[in-house]
Amino acid sequence: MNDPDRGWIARYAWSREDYHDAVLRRLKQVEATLRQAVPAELQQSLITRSYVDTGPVVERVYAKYSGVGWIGKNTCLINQKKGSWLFLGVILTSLELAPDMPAPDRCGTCTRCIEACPTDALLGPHQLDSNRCISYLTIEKRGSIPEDLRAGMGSHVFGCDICQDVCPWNRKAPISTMPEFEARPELVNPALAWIAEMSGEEFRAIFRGSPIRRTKRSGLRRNAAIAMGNSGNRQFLPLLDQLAADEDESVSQSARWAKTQLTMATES
Ligand code: B12
Ligand code: SF4
Ligand code: SF4
Repeated sequence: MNDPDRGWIARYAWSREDYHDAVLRRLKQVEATLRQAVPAELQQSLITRSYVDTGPVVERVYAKYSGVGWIGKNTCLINQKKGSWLFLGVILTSLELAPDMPAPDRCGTCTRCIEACPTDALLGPHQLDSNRCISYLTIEKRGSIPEDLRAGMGSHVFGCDICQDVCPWNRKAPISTMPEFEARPELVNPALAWIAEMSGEEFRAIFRGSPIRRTKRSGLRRNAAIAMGNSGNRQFLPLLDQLAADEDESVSQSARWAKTQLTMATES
């Protein structure tokens, strides 16, 4: 993680398959099982709708009230046994089901996530300013990233795990053994130069089916340029010279900023 040549991709994006597809496939299996379980005369009228980030529902709220866990101060859903490294999916159904009891809040007096957030995106317990969150900035934000937030991004090139990494409830969290979530070694601490020099064709081939497509090649290279600026590694200067002349404005502007950062770092 501290290698100045390398960046950080959030864990959820290390796999080959996008979690939206993998989780939705499983929800469809549960839907089918539900249908088989209801009496034949009810099957016609049974309504089910599955969502993985695709419907107008805040999934962690429904997870909380259905007993899966509590919403931590970092705004993630935490299960007492599995921690927060989990994906959520929702099935809305017309079937009357007995709910589980909501899980009690077990954050207690802990505030580690709030203190650890490098861009102060967690304004207070359960209060996230998305505009400051590295996950939003590196994945969803198009164009240039506000200058005052770039230093806080550190080596992140896609997503952020910090407020979950520091959470004590993740200390014993199990590691998934499902083949669709198996980590691709090249995406764990990827070389920044590899990302910055990636052609459009390479980007499409490497990230086919991956959640990383969402930030597009432009966003990923922009993020890599910013991470180089935060690396303290002057060996990136020749590559940043090239990127500063890139036809993509957000890449060239980020590269010019990164060059200034590296130059200032060695002067002081
Ligand atoms: C938009 C979004 C983001 C945004 C905003 C995050 C946020 N915390 O809201 C950004 C891009 C920043 C983001 C980042 C991340 N995300 Co995200 N994100 C979503 C998404 C698609 C929608 C959430 C949303 O609409 N938030 C905006 C508003 C509505 O949130 P809010 O104001 O806090 O809402 C409150 C009130 O409106 C009220 N409320 C709303 N509806 C209802 C209904 C009822 C009945 C009641 C009583 C109250 C109520 O309670 C809400 C919660 O306090 C969900 C999937 C989904 N559909 O739920 C995934 C989701 C929350 N993200 C997820 C993940 C994994 C992440 C990241 C870890 C990814 C990464 N590694 O980079 C980070 C974590 C950042 C963080 N600390 O939260 C997972 C979380 C899993 C978990 N264990 O909780 C989800 C559930 C996706 C999934 N399907 O698994 N994400
Ligand atoms: S994901 Fe990163 S930037 Fe966003 S709130 Fe958590 S620690 Fe802060
Ligand atoms: S780090 Fe502490 S305060 Fe934050 S979610 Fe985890 S237990 Fe709750």
